[in-house]
Amino acid sequence: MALPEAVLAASRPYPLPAGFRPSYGTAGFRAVADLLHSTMFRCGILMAARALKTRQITGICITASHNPAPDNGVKLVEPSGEMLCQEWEAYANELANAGSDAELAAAVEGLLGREGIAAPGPGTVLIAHDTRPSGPGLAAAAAAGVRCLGLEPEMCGLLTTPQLHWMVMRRNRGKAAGEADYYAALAGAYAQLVAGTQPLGQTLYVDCANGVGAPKLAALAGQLAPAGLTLELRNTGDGVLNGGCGSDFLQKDRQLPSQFEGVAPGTRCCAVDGDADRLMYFTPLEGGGKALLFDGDRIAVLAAMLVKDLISALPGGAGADVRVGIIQTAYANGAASDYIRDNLGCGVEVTPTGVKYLHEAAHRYDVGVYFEANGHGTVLFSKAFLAQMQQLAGESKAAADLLALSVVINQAVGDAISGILMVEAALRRRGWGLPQWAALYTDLPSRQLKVKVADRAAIVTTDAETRVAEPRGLQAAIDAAVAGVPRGRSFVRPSGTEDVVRVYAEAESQEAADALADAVARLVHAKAGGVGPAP
Ligand code: 16G
Ligand code: MG
Repeated sequence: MALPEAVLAASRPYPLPAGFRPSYGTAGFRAVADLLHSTMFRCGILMAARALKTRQITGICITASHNPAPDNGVKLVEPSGEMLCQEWEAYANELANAGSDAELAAAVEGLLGREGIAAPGPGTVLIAHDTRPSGPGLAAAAAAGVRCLGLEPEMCGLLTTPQLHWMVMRRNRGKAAGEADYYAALAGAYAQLVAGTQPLGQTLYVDCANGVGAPKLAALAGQLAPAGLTLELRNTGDGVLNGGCGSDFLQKDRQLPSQFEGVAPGTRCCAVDGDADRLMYFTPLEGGGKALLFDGDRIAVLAAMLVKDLISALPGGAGADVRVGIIQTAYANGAASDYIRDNLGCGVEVTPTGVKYLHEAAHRYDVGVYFEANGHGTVLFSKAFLAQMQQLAGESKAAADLLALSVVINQAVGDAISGILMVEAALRRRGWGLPQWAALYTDLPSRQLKVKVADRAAIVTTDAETRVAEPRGLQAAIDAAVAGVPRGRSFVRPSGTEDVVRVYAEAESQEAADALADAVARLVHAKAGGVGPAP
Protein backbone atom coordinates (compact mmCIF):
# COMPACT_ATOMS: atom_id res chain seq x y z
CA MET A 1 0.00 0.00 0.00
CA ALA A 2 1.38 3.46 -0.89
CA LEU A 3 2.07 5.70 2.09
CA PRO A 4 -0.82 8.19 1.93
CA GLU A 5 -3.25 5.28 1.65
CA ALA A 6 -1.61 3.63 4.66
CA VAL A 7 -2.11 6.84 6.64
CA LEU A 8 -5.69 7.16 5.45
CA ALA A 9 -6.53 3.62 6.52
CA ALA A 10 -4.72 3.68 9.84
CA SER A 11 -6.07 7.05 10.95
CA ARG A 12 -9.73 6.05 10.71
CA PRO A 13 -9.96 4.92 14.37
CA TYR A 14 -8.41 8.23 15.48
CA PRO A 15 -10.58 11.09 14.16
CA LEU A 16 -9.91 14.65 15.34
CA PRO A 17 -12.71 15.44 17.83
CA ALA A 18 -15.11 18.12 16.55
CA GLY A 19 -14.05 21.59 17.65
CA PHE A 20 -10.72 20.41 19.10
CA ARG A 21 -7.79 22.60 18.00
CA PRO A 22 -4.64 21.18 19.59
CA SER A 23 -1.72 23.56 19.91
CA TYR A 24 1.92 22.59 20.53
CA GLY A 25 2.54 24.64 23.68
CA THR A 26 5.69 25.25 25.67
CA ALA A 27 6.40 21.55 26.11
CA GLY A 28 4.14 19.69 23.66
CA PHE A 29 0.41 19.01 23.49
CA ARG A 30 -1.77 18.88 26.58
CA ALA A 31 -5.55 18.49 27.03
CA VAL A 32 -8.24 16.37 28.65
CA ALA A 33 -7.11 12.82 27.90
CA ASP A 34 -10.29 11.77 26.03
CA LEU A 35 -9.56 14.33 23.31
CA LEU A 36 -6.02 13.21 22.60
CA HIS A 37 -6.14 9.93 20.66
CA SER A 38 -5.89 11.61 17.26
CA THR A 39 -3.10 13.88 18.55
CA MET A 40 -1.10 10.88 19.77
CA PHE A 41 -1.59 9.00 16.51
CA ARG A 42 -0.30 12.00 14.58
CA CYS A 43 2.63 12.52 16.98
CA GLY A 44 3.50 8.89 16.25
CA ILE A 45 3.69 9.72 12.54
CA LEU A 46 5.68 12.89 13.27
CA MET A 47 8.32 11.21 15.41
CA ALA A 48 8.60 8.34 12.91
CA ALA A 49 9.29 10.98 10.24
CA ARG A 50 11.83 12.64 12.54
CA ALA A 51 13.55 9.27 13.06
CA LEU A 52 13.68 8.70 9.29
CA LYS A 53 15.01 12.21 8.68
CA THR A 54 17.80 11.88 11.27
CA ARG A 55 18.31 8.11 10.77
CA GLN A 56 18.28 7.78 14.54
CA ILE A 57 15.92 6.76 17.32
CA THR A 58 13.36 9.29 18.61
CA GLY A 59 10.94 9.17 21.53
CA ILE A 60 7.41 9.94 22.68
CA CYS A 61 6.49 10.38 26.34
CA ILE A 62 2.82 10.44 27.20
CA THR A 63 2.33 12.65 30.22
CA ALA A 64 0.63 15.82 31.39
CA SER A 65 3.27 16.41 34.04
CA HIS A 66 1.83 18.41 36.97
CA ASN A 67 -1.65 18.78 35.42
CA PRO A 68 -4.63 17.07 37.06
CA ALA A 69 -5.06 13.32 36.59
CA PRO A 70 -7.83 13.46 33.90
CA ASP A 71 -5.51 15.44 31.59
CA ASN A 72 -2.82 13.95 29.46
CA GLY A 73 -0.28 15.17 26.96
CA VAL A 74 2.82 14.36 25.01
CA LYS A 75 6.49 15.35 25.13
CA LEU A 76 8.48 14.62 21.97
CA VAL A 77 12.12 13.56 22.10
CA GLU A 78 14.89 14.32 19.59
CA PRO A 79 17.65 11.77 18.86
CA SER A 80 19.95 13.78 21.17
CA GLY A 81 17.49 13.12 24.01
CA GLU A 82 16.49 16.78 24.04
CA MET A 83 13.06 18.18 23.23
CA LEU A 84 11.81 18.19 19.63
CA CYS A 85 13.68 20.83 17.63
CA GLN A 86 11.69 24.03 17.36
CA GLU A 87 11.66 24.00 13.52
CA TRP A 88 9.47 20.89 13.60
CA GLU A 89 6.86 22.32 15.99
CA ALA A 90 5.00 23.74 12.98
CA TYR A 91 4.71 20.23 11.50
CA ALA A 92 3.40 18.99 14.85
CA ASN A 93 0.64 21.60 14.74
CA GLU A 94 -0.11 20.95 11.08
CA LEU A 95 -0.51 17.20 11.53
CA ALA A 96 -2.40 17.50 14.82
CA ASN A 97 -4.95 19.88 13.29
CA ALA A 98 -5.60 18.11 9.97
CA GLY A 99 -9.41 17.98 9.84
CA SER A 100 -9.90 14.67 8.03
CA ASP A 101 -8.00 11.49 7.18
CA ALA A 102 -7.47 12.81 3.66
CA GLU A 103 -6.10 16.12 4.94
CA LEU A 104 -3.81 14.24 7.29
CA ALA A 105 -2.53 12.02 4.48
CA ALA A 106 -1.83 15.13 2.40
CA ALA A 107 -0.06 16.84 5.32
CA VAL A 108 2.12 13.77 5.86
CA GLU A 109 2.96 13.62 2.16
CA GLY A 110 3.82 17.33 2.26
CA LEU A 111 6.10 16.88 5.28
CA LEU A 112 7.93 13.91 3.74
CA GLY A 113 8.32 15.80 0.46
CA ARG A 114 9.59 19.04 2.02
CA GLU A 115 12.07 17.21 4.23
CA GLY A 116 13.19 14.82 1.49
CA ILE A 117 12.30 11.80 3.61
CA ALA A 118 12.12 8.38 1.97
CA ALA A 119 9.53 6.20 3.69
CA PRO A 120 8.58 3.52 4.69
CA GLY A 121 11.08 2.78 7.51
CA PRO A 122 13.16 1.20 8.88
CA GLY A 123 13.59 2.88 12.24
CA THR A 124 12.58 2.88 15.88
CA VAL A 125 10.55 5.19 18.13
CA LEU A 126 10.57 4.64 21.91
CA ILE A 127 7.20 5.22 23.60
CA ALA A 128 6.62 5.57 27.35
CA HIS A 129 3.85 6.91 29.58
CA ASP A 130 3.30 8.12 33.15
CA THR A 131 0.86 6.68 35.71
CA ARG A 132 -2.31 8.27 34.30
CA PRO A 133 -4.92 5.60 33.53
CA SER A 134 -5.26 7.00 29.99
CA GLY A 135 -1.53 6.39 29.30
CA PRO A 136 -1.54 2.88 27.79
CA GLY A 137 -4.42 3.65 25.39
CA LEU A 138 -2.78 6.84 24.19
CA ALA A 139 0.56 5.02 23.84
CA ALA A 140 -1.18 2.48 21.58
CA ALA A 141 -2.50 5.33 19.41
CA ALA A 142 1.03 6.77 19.12
CA ALA A 143 2.34 3.31 18.21
CA ALA A 144 -0.22 3.02 15.39
CA GLY A 145 1.06 6.33 14.03
CA VAL A 146 4.66 5.11 14.11
CA ARG A 147 3.73 1.93 12.20
CA CYS A 148 2.07 3.99 9.47
CA LEU A 149 5.49 5.00 8.18
CA GLY A 150 6.81 1.46 8.49
CA LEU A 151 8.82 2.00 11.69
CA GLU A 152 8.77 -0.10 14.85
CA PRO A 153 7.41 1.41 18.04
CA GLU A 154 9.27 0.11 21.09
CA MET A 155 6.88 0.15 24.03
CA CYS A 156 8.82 1.12 27.17
CA GLY A 157 5.81 1.19 29.48
CA LEU A 158 5.91 3.25 32.63
CA LEU A 159 8.85 5.71 32.80
CA THR A 160 9.55 9.21 34.06
CA THR A 161 9.87 11.74 31.24
CA PRO A 162 13.60 12.24 31.90
CA GLN A 163 14.20 8.48 31.90
CA LEU A 164 12.79 8.24 28.38
CA HIS A 165 14.88 11.23 27.22
CA TRP A 166 17.96 9.58 28.74
CA MET A 167 17.24 6.26 27.01
CA VAL A 168 16.85 7.90 23.60
CA MET A 169 20.15 9.77 24.11
CA ARG A 170 21.99 6.64 25.22
CA ARG A 171 20.58 4.39 22.50
CA ASN A 172 21.75 6.81 19.83
CA ARG A 173 25.22 6.87 21.38
CA GLY A 174 25.33 3.07 21.33
CA LYS A 175 25.44 2.90 25.12
CA ALA A 176 23.57 0.66 27.56
CA ALA A 177 20.15 2.28 27.83
CA GLY A 178 17.84 0.09 29.91
CA GLU A 179 16.12 1.19 33.06
CA ALA A 180 18.56 -0.80 35.18
CA ASP A 181 21.44 0.95 33.39
CA TYR A 182 19.95 4.31 34.33
CA TYR A 183 19.85 3.39 38.03
CA ALA A 184 23.33 1.88 37.95
CA ALA A 185 24.80 4.94 36.21
CA LEU A 186 23.23 7.41 38.62
CA ALA A 187 23.94 5.44 41.78
CA GLY A 188 27.53 4.67 40.74
CA ALA A 189 28.33 8.28 39.90
CA TYR A 190 26.67 9.48 43.12
CA ALA A 191 28.79 7.07 45.17
CA GLN A 192 31.90 8.45 43.51
CA LEU A 193 30.89 12.07 44.16
CA VAL A 194 30.38 11.48 47.87
CA ALA A 195 33.26 9.03 48.43
CA GLY A 196 35.24 10.01 51.51
CA THR A 197 32.58 12.41 52.86
CA GLN A 198 30.34 11.98 55.89
CA PRO A 199 26.71 11.00 55.19
CA LEU A 200 24.25 13.77 56.05
CA GLY A 201 22.90 11.38 58.62
CA GLN A 202 19.22 12.10 58.14
CA THR A 203 16.62 10.40 56.01
CA LEU A 204 15.50 12.40 52.96
CA TYR A 205 11.70 12.52 52.73
CA VAL A 206 10.46 12.58 49.13
CA ASP A 207 6.98 13.66 48.05
CA CYS A 208 6.40 11.63 44.87
CA ALA A 209 3.20 13.52 43.84
CA ASN A 210 1.43 10.15 43.59
CA GLY A 211 3.10 9.81 40.21
CA VAL A 212 5.63 7.80 38.24
CA GLY A 213 8.49 9.09 40.40
CA ALA A 214 7.32 6.79 43.20
CA PRO A 215 8.06 3.37 41.66
CA LYS A 216 11.19 4.70 39.99
CA LEU A 217 12.66 6.21 43.16
CA ALA A 218 11.75 3.01 44.98
CA ALA A 219 13.74 1.05 42.39
CA LEU A 220 16.78 3.31 42.85
CA ALA A 221 16.64 3.69 46.64
CA GLY A 222 18.26 0.34 47.45
CA GLN A 223 21.33 1.28 45.43
CA LEU A 224 21.76 4.60 47.25
CA ALA A 225 21.65 3.20 50.77
CA PRO A 226 25.21 1.74 50.63
CA ALA A 227 26.47 5.25 49.78
CA GLY A 228 24.76 6.61 52.89
CA LEU A 229 21.60 8.11 51.38
CA THR A 230 18.30 6.85 52.78
CA LEU A 231 15.04 7.85 51.12
CA GLU A 232 11.59 7.72 52.65
CA LEU A 233 8.94 8.03 49.96
CA ARG A 234 5.55 9.68 50.56
CA ASN A 235 2.54 10.18 48.25
CA THR A 236 3.52 7.07 46.36
CA GLY A 237 0.26 6.45 44.54
CA ASP A 238 -2.31 5.94 47.27
CA GLY A 239 -3.75 9.43 46.68
CA VAL A 240 -4.66 11.61 43.70
CA LEU A 241 -1.92 12.40 41.17
CA ASN A 242 -0.61 15.95 41.85
CA GLY A 243 -3.51 16.38 44.30
CA GLY A 244 -2.42 18.35 47.37
CA CYS A 245 1.14 17.19 46.79
CA GLY A 246 4.07 17.44 44.40
CA SER A 247 6.46 20.23 43.49
CA ASP A 248 3.86 22.38 41.71
CA PHE A 249 1.46 22.35 44.67
CA LEU A 250 4.28 23.18 47.01
CA GLN A 251 5.58 26.08 44.92
CA LYS A 252 2.16 27.62 44.34
CA ASP A 253 0.88 27.48 47.90
CA ARG A 254 4.01 27.01 50.04
CA GLN A 255 1.80 24.63 51.97
CA LEU A 256 3.00 21.31 53.31
CA PRO A 257 2.00 18.49 50.98
CA SER A 258 -0.29 15.78 52.31
CA GLN A 259 1.43 13.02 54.33
CA PHE A 260 4.01 15.48 55.72
CA GLU A 261 2.04 16.63 58.76
CA GLY A 262 4.04 14.48 61.16
CA VAL A 263 7.44 15.35 59.73
CA ALA A 264 9.49 17.50 62.14
CA PRO A 265 10.37 21.10 61.24
CA GLY A 266 13.90 21.30 59.87
CA THR A 267 13.77 17.84 58.26
CA ARG A 268 15.27 17.66 54.77
CA CYS A 269 12.41 16.99 52.31
CA CYS A 270 11.92 17.31 48.58
CA ALA A 271 9.09 17.00 46.08
CA VAL A 272 8.93 15.98 42.44
CA ASP A 273 6.04 16.53 40.00
CA GLY A 274 3.81 14.04 38.18
CA ASP A 275 6.41 13.04 35.58
CA ALA A 276 9.45 13.66 37.81
CA ASP A 277 11.13 16.35 35.75
CA ARG A 278 10.72 19.08 38.39
CA LEU A 279 12.32 19.24 41.81
CA MET A 280 11.76 21.39 44.86
CA TYR A 281 13.42 20.96 48.28
CA PHE A 282 11.54 22.05 51.38
CA THR A 283 11.23 21.69 55.12
CA PRO A 284 8.18 21.97 57.38
CA LEU A 285 8.04 25.28 59.27
CA GLU A 286 7.28 25.55 62.99
CA GLY A 287 3.60 26.10 63.69
CA GLY A 288 2.36 23.59 61.11
CA GLY A 289 0.93 23.72 57.64
CA LYS A 290 3.58 25.79 55.87
CA ALA A 291 6.86 24.90 54.19
CA LEU A 292 10.13 26.74 53.67
CA LEU A 293 11.06 26.26 50.00
CA PHE A 294 14.39 25.65 48.34
CA ASP A 295 13.35 26.31 44.78
CA GLY A 296 14.98 26.00 41.38
CA ASP A 297 16.93 29.25 41.88
CA ARG A 298 18.46 27.91 45.07
CA ILE A 299 19.21 24.55 43.44
CA ALA A 300 20.96 26.43 40.60
CA VAL A 301 23.11 28.34 43.09
CA LEU A 302 24.09 25.14 44.89
CA ALA A 303 24.86 23.40 41.59
CA ALA A 304 26.98 26.32 40.40
CA MET A 305 28.90 26.32 43.70
CA LEU A 306 29.65 22.60 43.32
CA VAL A 307 30.80 23.09 39.73
CA LYS A 308 32.98 26.07 40.66
CA ASP A 309 34.53 24.21 43.62
CA LEU A 310 35.48 21.32 41.36
CA ILE A 311 36.78 23.51 38.56
CA SER A 312 38.94 25.50 40.92
CA ALA A 313 40.52 22.23 42.10
CA LEU A 314 41.59 21.21 38.58
CA PRO A 315 45.37 20.91 38.20
CA GLY A 316 47.72 23.27 36.41
CA GLY A 317 45.35 26.11 35.64
CA ALA A 318 43.03 23.83 33.64
CA GLY A 319 40.11 25.56 35.29
CA ALA A 320 41.16 29.08 34.37
CA ASP A 321 39.33 29.45 31.06
CA VAL A 322 36.29 27.28 31.74
CA ARG A 323 33.15 29.25 30.92
CA VAL A 324 30.44 28.56 33.49
CA GLY A 325 27.04 30.15 32.88
CA ILE A 326 23.80 30.24 34.85
CA ILE A 327 20.60 30.52 32.86
CA GLN A 328 17.40 31.76 34.49
CA THR A 329 14.05 33.19 33.50
CA ALA A 330 12.38 36.41 34.64
CA TYR A 331 10.80 34.35 37.44
CA ALA A 332 14.18 33.97 39.16
CA ASN A 333 13.98 35.70 42.51
CA GLY A 334 15.90 38.98 42.51
CA ALA A 335 17.79 37.92 45.62
CA ALA A 336 19.08 34.80 43.85
CA SER A 337 20.22 36.79 40.82
CA ASP A 338 21.97 39.31 43.10
CA TYR A 339 23.69 36.51 44.98
CA ILE A 340 24.96 34.91 41.78
CA ARG A 341 26.21 38.21 40.39
CA ASP A 342 27.92 39.29 43.61
CA ASN A 343 29.36 35.96 44.78
CA LEU A 344 29.73 33.34 42.09
CA GLY A 345 31.52 35.24 39.36
CA CYS A 346 29.81 33.46 36.49
CA GLY A 347 27.71 34.74 33.64
CA VAL A 348 23.95 35.04 34.17
CA GLU A 349 21.60 34.90 31.20
CA VAL A 350 17.83 35.31 31.15
CA THR A 351 15.71 33.51 28.55
CA PRO A 352 11.96 33.26 27.99
CA THR A 353 10.05 30.69 30.09
CA GLY A 354 10.22 27.07 28.91
CA VAL A 355 12.92 24.43 29.19
CA LYS A 356 13.72 24.52 25.49
CA TYR A 357 14.96 28.11 25.69
CA LEU A 358 17.08 27.63 28.81
CA HIS A 359 18.50 24.37 27.51
CA GLU A 360 19.54 25.99 24.24
CA ALA A 361 21.27 28.84 26.08
CA ALA A 362 23.07 26.43 28.45
CA HIS A 363 24.72 24.78 25.44
CA ARG A 364 26.68 27.96 24.80
CA TYR A 365 28.90 27.37 27.86
CA ASP A 366 31.48 24.77 28.86
CA VAL A 367 29.25 24.18 31.85
CA GLY A 368 25.74 25.61 31.63
CA VAL A 369 23.62 25.52 34.80
CA TYR A 370 19.97 26.16 34.10
CA PHE A 371 16.99 26.04 36.40
CA GLU A 372 13.59 27.67 36.32
CA ALA A 373 12.37 28.84 39.71
CA ASN A 374 9.68 26.14 39.44
CA GLY A 375 12.32 23.41 39.59
CA HIS A 376 12.89 22.44 35.94
CA GLY A 377 16.56 22.28 35.11
CA THR A 378 19.88 20.53 34.77
CA VAL A 379 23.60 21.14 34.27
CA LEU A 380 24.96 20.69 30.76
CA PHE A 381 28.61 19.94 30.00
CA SER A 382 30.07 20.62 26.57
CA LYS A 383 31.66 17.73 24.67
CA ALA A 384 35.00 19.54 24.55
CA PHE A 385 35.00 20.11 28.30
CA LEU A 386 34.16 16.46 29.03
CA ALA A 387 36.93 15.32 26.67
CA GLN A 388 39.37 17.54 28.57
CA MET A 389 38.18 16.05 31.88
CA GLN A 390 38.65 12.53 30.48
CA GLN A 391 42.29 13.36 29.83
CA LEU A 392 42.79 14.77 33.31
CA ALA A 393 40.76 12.18 35.21
CA GLY A 394 43.75 9.85 35.80
CA GLU A 395 45.70 12.48 37.70
CA SER A 396 42.91 14.70 39.08
CA LYS A 397 40.13 13.71 41.44
CA ALA A 398 38.33 16.98 40.61
CA ALA A 399 38.26 16.05 36.92
CA ALA A 400 36.99 12.56 37.74
CA ASP A 401 34.34 14.10 39.98
CA LEU A 402 33.24 16.50 37.24
CA LEU A 403 32.81 13.48 34.97
CA ALA A 404 30.78 11.78 37.71
CA LEU A 405 28.64 14.89 38.07
CA SER A 406 27.93 14.82 34.33
CA VAL A 407 26.61 11.28 34.79
CA VAL A 408 24.58 12.05 37.92
CA ILE A 409 22.88 15.03 36.33
CA ASN A 410 20.88 14.04 33.23
CA GLN A 411 22.52 15.49 30.10
CA ALA A 412 19.37 15.11 28.01
CA VAL A 413 16.83 17.09 30.03
CA GLY A 414 16.01 18.27 33.56
CA ASP A 415 15.48 15.25 35.80
CA ALA A 416 14.18 15.42 39.37
CA ILE A 417 15.74 12.09 40.31
CA SER A 418 19.21 13.08 39.19
CA GLY A 419 18.60 16.55 40.66
CA ILE A 420 18.07 14.96 44.08
CA LEU A 421 21.41 13.16 43.82
CA MET A 422 23.19 16.35 42.75
CA VAL A 423 21.74 18.37 45.66
CA GLU A 424 22.51 15.61 48.15
CA ALA A 425 26.08 15.32 46.88
CA ALA A 426 26.59 19.10 46.91
CA LEU A 427 25.34 19.44 50.50
CA ARG A 428 27.30 16.45 51.70
CA ARG A 429 30.58 17.56 50.12
CA ARG A 430 30.26 20.86 52.01
CA GLY A 431 29.00 19.21 55.19
CA TRP A 432 25.94 21.43 54.95
CA GLY A 433 22.39 20.94 56.13
CA LEU A 434 19.41 22.99 55.07
CA PRO A 435 20.26 25.92 57.42
CA GLN A 436 23.54 26.71 55.64
CA TRP A 437 21.86 26.42 52.25
CA ALA A 438 19.03 28.70 53.38
CA ALA A 439 21.48 31.25 54.76
CA LEU A 440 23.07 31.98 51.36
CA TYR A 441 20.43 34.64 50.71
CA THR A 442 16.86 35.51 51.65
CA ASP A 443 14.24 35.40 48.89
CA LEU A 444 12.46 38.65 48.15
CA PRO A 445 8.73 38.27 48.85
CA SER A 446 6.84 37.71 45.60
CA ARG A 447 3.31 37.24 44.30
CA GLN A 448 1.93 35.65 41.14
CA LEU A 449 -1.55 36.34 39.76
CA LYS A 450 -3.50 35.35 36.65
CA VAL A 451 -5.63 37.71 34.56
CA LYS A 452 -8.26 36.49 32.07
CA VAL A 453 -8.24 38.47 28.82
CA ALA A 454 -10.15 38.07 25.55
CA ASP A 455 -7.00 37.17 23.59
CA ARG A 456 -3.78 36.59 25.47
CA ALA A 457 -1.83 36.86 22.19
CA ALA A 458 -2.58 40.60 22.44
CA ILE A 459 0.26 40.73 24.98
CA VAL A 460 3.59 40.68 23.15
CA THR A 461 6.74 40.62 25.26
CA THR A 462 10.38 41.39 24.58
CA ASP A 463 13.73 41.19 26.42
CA ALA A 464 13.13 37.60 27.58
CA GLU A 465 9.59 38.42 28.72
CA THR A 466 10.77 41.14 31.09
CA ARG A 467 9.06 43.92 29.10
CA VAL A 468 5.80 44.35 27.20
CA ALA A 469 5.97 45.61 23.60
CA GLU A 470 2.20 45.45 23.01
CA PRO A 471 -0.37 46.72 23.83
CA ARG A 472 1.38 50.07 23.71
CA GLY A 473 1.32 52.02 26.92
CA LEU A 474 1.13 48.97 29.18
CA GLN A 475 4.87 48.85 29.87
CA ALA A 476 4.99 52.55 30.75
CA ALA A 477 2.13 52.02 33.17
CA ILE A 478 3.88 49.01 34.75
CA ASP A 479 7.08 51.06 35.06
CA ALA A 480 5.10 53.77 36.86
CA ALA A 481 3.59 51.20 39.24
CA VAL A 482 7.01 49.72 40.04
CA ALA A 483 8.71 53.11 40.51
CA GLY A 484 9.11 53.94 44.17
CA VAL A 485 8.44 50.37 45.41
CA PRO A 486 11.56 49.37 47.36
CA ARG A 487 13.28 46.50 45.45
CA GLY A 488 10.14 46.37 43.30
CA ARG A 489 10.06 44.40 40.03
CA SER A 490 7.12 43.20 37.97
CA PHE A 491 6.48 41.67 34.56
CA VAL A 492 3.57 40.10 32.69
CA ARG A 493 3.47 37.39 30.00
CA PRO A 494 0.89 35.28 28.26
CA SER A 495 0.96 31.72 29.65
CA GLY A 496 2.10 29.02 27.23
CA THR A 497 0.01 26.36 28.94
CA GLU A 498 -3.19 28.08 30.12
CA ASP A 499 -5.52 30.68 28.64
CA VAL A 500 -4.43 33.48 30.99
CA VAL A 501 -1.93 36.31 31.32
CA ARG A 502 0.46 35.79 34.22
CA VAL A 503 1.56 38.62 36.50
CA TYR A 504 4.68 38.46 38.65
CA ALA A 505 5.71 41.01 41.26
CA GLU A 506 8.36 41.09 43.95
CA ALA A 507 9.31 43.71 46.52
CA GLU A 508 10.98 44.19 49.88
CA SER A 509 7.88 43.17 51.87
CA GLN A 510 5.06 40.71 51.16
CA GLU A 511 2.48 43.52 51.47
CA ALA A 512 4.32 45.59 48.86
CA ALA A 513 4.67 42.60 46.51
CA ASP A 514 0.95 41.82 46.87
CA ALA A 515 -0.02 45.44 46.25
CA LEU A 516 2.26 45.70 43.21
CA ALA A 517 0.88 42.46 41.74
CA ASP A 518 -2.68 43.73 42.26
CA ALA A 519 -1.89 47.06 40.63
CA VAL A 520 -0.24 45.43 37.61
CA ALA A 521 -3.09 42.92 37.24
CA ARG A 522 -5.53 45.85 37.08
CA LEU A 523 -3.38 47.50 34.41
CA VAL A 524 -3.39 44.31 32.31
CA HIS A 525 -7.14 44.00 32.71
CA ALA A 526 -7.70 47.62 31.67
CA LYS A 527 -5.24 47.81 28.78
CA ALA A 528 -5.23 44.27 27.35
CA GLY A 529 -8.92 43.42 27.09
CA GLY A 530 -9.65 41.93 30.51
CA VAL A 531 -12.63 39.61 30.74
CA GLY A 532 -15.00 39.75 33.72
CA PRO A 533 -14.70 42.06 36.71
CA ALA A 534 -11.41 43.92 37.21
CA PRO A 535 -9.09 42.29 39.77
C1 16G B 1 5.85 24.15 30.87
C2 16G B 1 7.35 24.14 30.70
C3 16G B 1 8.02 24.86 31.85
C4 16G B 1 7.44 26.24 32.04
C5 16G B 1 5.95 26.21 32.12
C6 16G B 1 5.41 27.61 32.06
C7 16G B 1 8.79 22.39 29.83
C8 16G B 1 9.22 20.96 29.92
N1 16G B 1 7.85 22.77 30.67
O1 16G B 1 5.47 23.38 31.98
O2 16G B 1 9.39 24.94 31.55
O3 16G B 1 7.97 26.83 33.20
O4 16G B 1 5.42 25.49 31.02
O5 16G B 1 4.02 27.59 32.04
O6 16G B 1 9.27 23.15 28.99
P1 16G B 1 3.19 28.88 31.68
O7 16G B 1 3.60 29.32 30.30
O8 16G B 1 1.78 28.46 31.78
O9 16G B 1 3.54 29.91 32.70
MG1 MG C 1 6.82 17.81 34.75
